Amino acid sequence: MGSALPASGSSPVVVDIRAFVFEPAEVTIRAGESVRWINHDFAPHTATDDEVNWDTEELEKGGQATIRFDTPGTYPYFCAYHPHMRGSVVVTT
Ligand SMILES: [Cu+2]
Repeated sequence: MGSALPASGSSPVVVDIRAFVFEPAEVTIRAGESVRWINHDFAPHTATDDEVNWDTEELEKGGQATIRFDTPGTYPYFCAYHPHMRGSVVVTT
């Protein structure tokens, strides 16, 4: 189970949300690093963990949210509004 916390410190890996796609769909970070999602669409999106352990909540156009991952593992996620939108965060030690 991930313990995702609001980010602080080192610069995050960015996932752009554009045309209803997470780009890149998979990112790999080390434990303690962060991922930042930025929505470029007019439609609102979220990045929501499959297990709902973490969630960016609604991102409007231009909105962004950053989540820190402290526990190694693979975290598939989706958009709560468009569940066909999928991605994953891989956290290594
Ligand atoms: Cu969406």
